[in-house]
Amino acid sequence: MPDEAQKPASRAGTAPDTSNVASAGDRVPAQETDGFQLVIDALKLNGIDTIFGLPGIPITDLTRKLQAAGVRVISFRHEQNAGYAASIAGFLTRKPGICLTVSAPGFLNGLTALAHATTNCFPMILVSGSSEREVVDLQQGDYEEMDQLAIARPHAKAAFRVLHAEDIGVGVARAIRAAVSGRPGGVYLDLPAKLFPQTMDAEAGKRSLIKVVDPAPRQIPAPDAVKRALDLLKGAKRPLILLGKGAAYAQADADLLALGVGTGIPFLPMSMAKGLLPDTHEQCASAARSYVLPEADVVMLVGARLNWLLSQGKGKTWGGATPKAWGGQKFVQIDISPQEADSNVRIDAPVVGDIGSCVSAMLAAMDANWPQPPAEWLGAIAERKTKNVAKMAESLAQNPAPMNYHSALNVVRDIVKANPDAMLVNEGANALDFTRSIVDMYQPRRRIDVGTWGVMGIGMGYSIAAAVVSGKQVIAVEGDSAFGFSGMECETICRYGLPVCVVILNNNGVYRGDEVNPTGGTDPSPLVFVKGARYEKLMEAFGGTGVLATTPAELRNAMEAAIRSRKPTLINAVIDEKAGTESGRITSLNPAARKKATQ
Ligand code: ADP
Ligand code: TZD
Repeated sequence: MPDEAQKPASRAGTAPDTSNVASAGDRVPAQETDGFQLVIDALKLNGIDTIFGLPGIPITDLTRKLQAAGVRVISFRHEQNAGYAASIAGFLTRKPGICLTVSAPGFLNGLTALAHATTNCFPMILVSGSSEREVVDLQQGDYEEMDQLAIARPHAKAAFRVLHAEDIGVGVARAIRAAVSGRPGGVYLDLPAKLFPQTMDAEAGKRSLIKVVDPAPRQIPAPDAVKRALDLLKGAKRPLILLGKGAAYAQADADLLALGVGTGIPFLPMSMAKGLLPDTHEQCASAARSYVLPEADVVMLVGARLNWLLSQGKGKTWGGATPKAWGGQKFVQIDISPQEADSNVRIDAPVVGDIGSCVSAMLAAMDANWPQPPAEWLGAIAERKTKNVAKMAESLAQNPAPMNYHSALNVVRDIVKANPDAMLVNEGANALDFTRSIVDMYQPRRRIDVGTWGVMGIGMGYSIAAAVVSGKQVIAVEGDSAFGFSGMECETICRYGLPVCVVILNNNGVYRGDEVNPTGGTDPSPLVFVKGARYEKLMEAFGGTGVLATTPAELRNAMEAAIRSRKPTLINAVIDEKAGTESGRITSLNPAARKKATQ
């Protein structure tokens, strides 16, 4: 790659007006400021203290200058991982997570994460350097030429480009507001190479910056909407509260707990809402999920969409007679997006507002003698839970050789119980589904995973961001396929000395590791990897700790040592290659598997 110093000759020739442009290496006179400095000042003014990115033309100097200015710059090996890190940093902090990339390929590498942030309602800003507008628009073949703004737009909640130094303040302010206000999402901010060395009077530059006032204003629900929801809940015979990751994002933990406990209504957390109320809470209905969804008569969704993860609110899961048929339940939906209600089935009582404001309005409107749900409903749920918990305990108690998902995850379950403050990152198919159901969570926003798309590749980016923004121990439970998408970031984990303990549930392949090539040829099946792969050596290669664990005792010792030392650790937990099912629990979405199942 050429570096900036080698480039400007060709650039300068295409620039229409270079009178106020200093080359990147020039010193800016004291009374002047430049685009680099204004971008840094605008971010810092708005409380941005960490950037996730990957340097190169035209943002190399920006990464250096950000670091020199006291912003923490976490430099990755691939932009997609930096992007996922930014997206989850946004979820965890409610400030937009910033991902900084170079133009065209770097931008595209970051774009998947931007789309992921938008899909998952995480506030994130992808900031990419871009090439000369004049050359790009005439398609004259610039270095890394691409119309990035147009490409980003459909994947982002908003997309902006800044052409002039004096507009940097407005551009950054608009990006921040768009990312965090209302339903949060991904925002693209395009910064052309020519912007950075533009100079202007320092005082005027300072005046052009905006400290965003109240970037995510509270949205107070209408009192009649609150009353309608409470009336519906009050009259329910079999009420249920369904918590989604919007409820986790809202950070209204105390009020949510008060609402849950105050109403006595059983609750069911979606995967990233686990721990908002502890999974071990007596009202938690997770262990009776397949009973409560079709049986409930009123369901209150709190920051959860009725998308594929909830079977679109219809079909067998909800007691519908056919896959498209609605069940009999009525729905309350608390959501910040006024367009969310009725996406899939009728929402009888939409409550539009931010979850903090909605929940506190509900608490204020509830009278002291709120009726507890009928004992019959609570008893029926408790009965199912007891039965399912006993069944699970039996599976967890087995100790097969080689290990299976249950025996390995039984260890993780104990370790998380002993370290409830640790962050749990989770991806894979079976590795995801089993971890979600086996490992209890005790505190809000401790579990972060593949989210709305079920995307593989979030693992190391999420781990790095979680460690960086929270300072907490991170435990990443990874399928061996899932890990492969971001494995090289082990170097990043070691470089920054982060307390990340990666546990690979290694069954030699995608889903399972026992498939063979049906032709008898020498190529392996598309679903399998090198047998007996020594993933732990990857962490060792960069100075971290690597452990091969073939028994629960070895896994336990290694996890305990990792947490004691807070050293980067990768544990290659070898499990039976025949363990697991194709696609984990979403076999029904897989045409081939469904065909197989019905044959
Ligand atoms: P899950 O996958 O956990 O079911 P989803 O991502 O489908 O969760 O849904 C999250 C919902 O939460 C989105 O509809 C989003 O608009 C909503 N949401 C996000 N933040 C807030 C907030 N602060 N207040 C209210 N709703 C929110
Ligand atoms: N690519 C991307 C970006 N996301 C995806 N979800 C997939 C591919 C398809 N896919 C899944 O949905 S799960 C999975 C893939 C490739 C990997 C499953 O294997 P694993 O986990 O080793 O990670 P288990 O425990 O063996 O099932």
